[in-house]
Amino acid sequence: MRCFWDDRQRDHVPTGEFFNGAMHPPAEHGGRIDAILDAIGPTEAPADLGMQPLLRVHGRDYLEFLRTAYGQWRDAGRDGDAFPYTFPVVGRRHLRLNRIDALLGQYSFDTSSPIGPGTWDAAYWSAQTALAGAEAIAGGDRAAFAFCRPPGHHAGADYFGGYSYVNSAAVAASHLAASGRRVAILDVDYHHGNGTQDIFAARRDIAFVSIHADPATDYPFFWGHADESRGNILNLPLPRGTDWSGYLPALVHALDWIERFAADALVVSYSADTHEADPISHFKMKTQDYTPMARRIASLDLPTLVVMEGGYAVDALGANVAAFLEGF
Ligand code: OKP
Ligand code: ZN
Repeated sequence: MRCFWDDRQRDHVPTGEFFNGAMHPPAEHGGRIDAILDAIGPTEAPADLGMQPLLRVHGRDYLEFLRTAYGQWRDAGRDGDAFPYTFPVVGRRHLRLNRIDALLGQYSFDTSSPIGPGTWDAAYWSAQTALAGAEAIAGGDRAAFAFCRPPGHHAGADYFGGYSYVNSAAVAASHLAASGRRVAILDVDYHHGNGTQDIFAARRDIAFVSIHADPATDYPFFWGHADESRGNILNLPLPRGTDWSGYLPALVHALDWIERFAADALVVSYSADTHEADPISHFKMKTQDYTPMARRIASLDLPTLVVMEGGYAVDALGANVAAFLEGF
């Protein structure tokens, strides 16, 4: 299987994240990178398809904000990473403000996602990496792996959050759909892919199904509930403590649903944060479970792009990714 990666994805170096009333070391740190690269073997660098494929899923003003946010932050006299601290609540009137702090809040939904000097480049090349994988399966490959980092599935059309800035899986899916394919996205990250759901909520040719921790107990709380399912959206929340035996029926349900959708291509938002050792999650998957999980997915017999999202148990991360790819 061809694997794609761009070294500029190293340039996002978050210094911390804020939750539970305090700053913590970032779970999404650069140590994840070599853990995965060492386990997957040689990778190819993506071509640069430019901004147009990103503009299919993100607003122009949002991308321009992301590109310039760190510079604005520095111009305001700040050191360290840019963080939001004030947010416009849903239903608040739209205001056109220029102050960097207002913009950070306008374009985000949490305090886990700092913007540093290399964040834009890393997020841009993460999306290009996903596009290179999409091109591989569009060209006839049965499966490809895009090692995207930072993750993307929490980023919406006009917001960042959850370590996500540009939604690489969504960019790849809409790129595949632009040439007439029906595309299903299967999100198996521990956390609901709220950004992807929001981006495609009004689409008929792109379907989104997610298996994740119940948002009644877990981040991102405000999305991912079962009753958001409709038409092209299916949410399958599971309780904390779920292991492979509890996960499999939800996966079978998700795959049946994708078959009924009659997709031409599949994008998998893959994460290893469902693993029992993950420091921020509460499922109980074991390394050896990821191979049968992937085999089930591969049995759909669709051209499949695997996009890397989360996974923070660094010691197990390489083995988990390799076990998953092994199933293809
Ligand atoms: C990103 B992805 C820790 C708070 C964590 C952010 C989680 C982002 C997950 N207790 N907040 O879906 O893996
Ligand atoms: Zn996650």
